[in-house]
Amino acid sequence: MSLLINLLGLALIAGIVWWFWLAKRRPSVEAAEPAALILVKDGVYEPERIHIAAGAETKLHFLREDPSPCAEYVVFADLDVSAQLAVGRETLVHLPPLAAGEYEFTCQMRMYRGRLVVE
Ligand SMILES: [Cu+2]
Repeated sequence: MSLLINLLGLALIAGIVWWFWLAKRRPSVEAAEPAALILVKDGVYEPERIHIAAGAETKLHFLREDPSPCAEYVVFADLDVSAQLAVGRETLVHLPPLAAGEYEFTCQMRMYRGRLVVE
């Protein structure tokens, strides 16, 4: 009987070691979440609506395929953030932590239009 209890105790310890040390080495779900990629072409941002989490810094990847000057800048007017987009390669745009709500982003002429949905 005491042997059985010892074995149960060992199993419990092994379980605790696994749970607190070994299991934590796996990346969390949040870290594995891919960053948004927004295509800029044919007069639209694709996707047009970007969902992001409130209260956390966000990185958006813009890939500008439209070489026309119209698509050169992306402007988040409400956030005082803008970026010049290179043609044919990804441009990273950093956003500060935001309160929940919807924020428009556009090209500098407001012809391209997209919406950031923070929730
Ligand atoms: Cu434009």
